[in-house]
Amino acid sequence: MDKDHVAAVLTEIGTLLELKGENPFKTRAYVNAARMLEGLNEPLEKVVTEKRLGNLKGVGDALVEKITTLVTTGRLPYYEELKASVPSGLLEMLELQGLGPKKVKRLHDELAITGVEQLEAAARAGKIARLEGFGEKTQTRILEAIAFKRQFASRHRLASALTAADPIVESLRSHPDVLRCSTAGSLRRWKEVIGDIDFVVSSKKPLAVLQHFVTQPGVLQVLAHGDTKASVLLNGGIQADLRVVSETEYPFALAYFTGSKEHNIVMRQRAIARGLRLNEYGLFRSTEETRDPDLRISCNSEEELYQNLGLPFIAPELREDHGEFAAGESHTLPRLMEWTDLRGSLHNHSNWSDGRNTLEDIVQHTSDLGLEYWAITDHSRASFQANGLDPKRLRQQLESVAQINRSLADEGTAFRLLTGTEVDILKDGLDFPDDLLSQLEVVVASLHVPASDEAENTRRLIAAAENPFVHMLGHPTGRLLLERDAYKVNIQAVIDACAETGTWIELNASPYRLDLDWRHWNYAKSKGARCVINCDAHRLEHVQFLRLGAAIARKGWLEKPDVINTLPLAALRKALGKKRTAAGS
Ligand code: DGT
Ligand code: CA
Ligand code: CA
Ligand code: ZN
Repeated sequence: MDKDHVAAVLTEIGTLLELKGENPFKTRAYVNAARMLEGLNEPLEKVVTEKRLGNLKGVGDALVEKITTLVTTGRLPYYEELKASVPSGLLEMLELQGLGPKKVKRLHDELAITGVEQLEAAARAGKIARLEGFGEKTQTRILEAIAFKRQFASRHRLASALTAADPIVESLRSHPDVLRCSTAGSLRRWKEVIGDIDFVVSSKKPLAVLQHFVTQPGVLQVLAHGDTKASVLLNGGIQADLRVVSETEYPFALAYFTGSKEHNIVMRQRAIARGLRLNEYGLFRSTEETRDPDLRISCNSEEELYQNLGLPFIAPELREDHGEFAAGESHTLPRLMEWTDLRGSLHNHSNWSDGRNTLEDIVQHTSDLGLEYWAITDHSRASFQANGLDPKRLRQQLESVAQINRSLADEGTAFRLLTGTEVDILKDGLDFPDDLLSQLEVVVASLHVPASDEAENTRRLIAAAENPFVHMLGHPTGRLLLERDAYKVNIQAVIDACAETGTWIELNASPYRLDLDWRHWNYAKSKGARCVINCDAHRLEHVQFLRLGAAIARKGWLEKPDVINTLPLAALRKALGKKRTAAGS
């Protein structure tokens, strides 16, 4: 590890200690040592091996030890533990203009704020102005800083990137000079978080297309405008790049700019192994870098490009160098599920807890969309902030659902609401007793208030999976993309327990969650654990999340039979009964 990296870690330790309210001398020692390292004019490694660290100004024994560990092992357990002990949301708050560690610590201590979202809520509720030493002005400045950061954040959730990109693709497609057009980059690969949006277009008139692009209604600012490419900043602060190429180059450019870098590297190696050269302009019969059109092997589509490299077509969402090449070689690439395979969602809320809509409105909306079922799994009583239901209200809700289902049957409608709960996983078990759970058609168990300890969270989740009445674990890691990290958990152990007990694992399709992450599904599948793609809908529009969830499932290599809610209602009911029957309950 080089000195700049070490200096950055020391500075962060200083900040973390300040957030924890450590004594200022200690805090400053780290910051001073970082400064000193930055100014060092010989290699830090040399100083470490020659054991001269202690001679440097302001570096005491404790720092000598820590710096040595960092330089020699590349890690520092002290730092990792310290970092884990401070909510990551506090560090994010520090990125807001005008908020230093002292203020952040007071907001945390006095208002129990642990992240930007809570900070915003507190400011809107006027709570920050009332804190001594803060006042109206600071409160307003905090809100402005949050808005500013949102607008120019450098990473964006998939759903916001899609919202920004969709109208532009439409508009490009309808332009008379555009021949072919696609998104590329991480967006085309359905990554859950996007840096910038990439478009590739083929055209005979690049200038006209680029002009059309930079004058799109969503464009806030033109960052670059050349003959073949342009970059713009879109509303919401997301950047977008467009490259315009010829028809001949299009498949190559599309593949190149779709990436990922890791996938591209293997593609290039495969070309070289065949005596060919692959780049963004083509696949060439050459052993050297070239863009000579006479040497280009013509490919009309990405399919043909893959074929020339001895592979079947690899879907963009699989292009992460996560095994797609080996699977392609052995013709075992998955037949990815489609979002239209989904027939309903098994984790959703209504206005009985923290959802917006009535049961009647939900039925109307979801059945109109052609879905077959929709489970109502409102929160249990421990989630009082979400207006969780106690057993009495839950029983009342069961009656309402039964009544609605009776009238659906009378009308001859096949659609059904399913009864259920999202039961809280508490320290010592579930928030509802088994006899109540046994009366519900769908039981989602979720950990909303995790412990700080990995083993403890893992234990709680496994215990929930072992309950015969629990059908699935909801949002298994609790992450909120770009807002809150996953809680500490041994996710493999949880997956193993789900596989063993026949408990399904949720792929929560909310754009903030997309949890369980796509990277774990191949493992889950190999263990025989099955997936449920749920909207966790709190309002009608959230039905759209099914599409997002299916995209992430595809990225996780899932096929239709891996996903429970592709089953029609009758088969689903059977599947819901399986674990309970097996347990003899
Ligand atoms: P992002 O924007 O950070 O979410 O991720 P990407 O994958 O969209 O990355 P981006 O926009 O920088 O570039 C789009 C694709 O272009 C990327 O996936 C692969 C390709 N690409 C860009 N720069 C390089 C490079 O230096 N080497 C290689 N092999 N490929 C590159
Ligand atoms: Ca990109
Ligand atoms: Ca880009
Ligand atoms: Zn939940």
